[in-house]
Amino acid sequence: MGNRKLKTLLINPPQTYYQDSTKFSKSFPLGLAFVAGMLDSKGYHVEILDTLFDSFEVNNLEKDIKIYGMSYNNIKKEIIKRDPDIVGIAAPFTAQAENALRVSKIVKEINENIITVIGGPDASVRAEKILKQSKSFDFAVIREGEYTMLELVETLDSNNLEIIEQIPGLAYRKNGNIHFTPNRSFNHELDDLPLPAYHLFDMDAYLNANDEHLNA
Ligand code: B12
Repeated sequence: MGNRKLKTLLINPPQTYYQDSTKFSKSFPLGLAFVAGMLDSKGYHVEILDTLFDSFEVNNLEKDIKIYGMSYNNIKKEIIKRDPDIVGIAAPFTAQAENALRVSKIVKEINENIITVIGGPDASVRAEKILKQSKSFDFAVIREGEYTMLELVETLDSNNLEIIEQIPGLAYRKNGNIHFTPNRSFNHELDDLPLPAYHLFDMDAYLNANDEHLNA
């Protein structure tokens, strides 16, 4: 068991849209909130950077291409300010993989010793490709992330890195190959999960956000 000193920052990356902007909706990053809830409940310091909500901007990349969320410059500043040991990056949609990749590269530019973890549906189905594509990701968490992320953080915290391969639900680089640990079974006792870390979010702001999907 670690001494709970590692600090984790969970990031929801920006999103790119190739057509009409009206499809974008600001929604609550529930997956990150569950992962944060688990780390928080075990005494770990965890922070959230929801780039789709905090200091939200819309930037035109070129005609008909918009990027939604905090600018990459400001994301870099935020990461430096928060000074994390571990950065978890959400990958809910394969179509947004480029943005998750860009965030991971920024993290490694700041300090290559910061551990980067990608999780979410895209990471769950494309872990091997993602880890092969760029060394800016150290770990992929496959499927439900609460216990896998907790066990990874505990293991990194304890510095007992040999036991990483005993954590189910992970993929990582090992001797130049992508190594998968055994699958983690689904959480069947949902009541045992800590609540999402709502206290780390400005919930009033989320609940009052104009959701285009609701207005569609
Ligand atoms: C609600 C929902 C939406 C909502 C809100 C999305 C949002 N902001 O989260 C809306 C309606 C906006 C939406 C839209 C779309 N969606 Co949708 N959506 C879902 C749905 C039904 C639930 C997501 C959710 O909240 N799950 C509950 C949370 C708790 O689970 P989770 O996010 O997966 O997180 C867990 C793990 O993944 C992991 N995890 C997640 N993040 C991280 C981060 C780290 C660091 C770690 C360690 C772990 C981790 O741990 C979490 C806890 O166990 C899923 C299907 C599903 N059943 O999950 C599809 C799903 C995410 N959507 C999908 C798709 C394709 C889309 C659209 C592209 C559809 C379209 N053609 O328009 C759009 C894209 C919108 C966009 N902005 O780009 C796909 C994504 C597949 C993929 N590989 O891309 C999914 C998986 C459905 C499917 N099976 O096809 N969607």
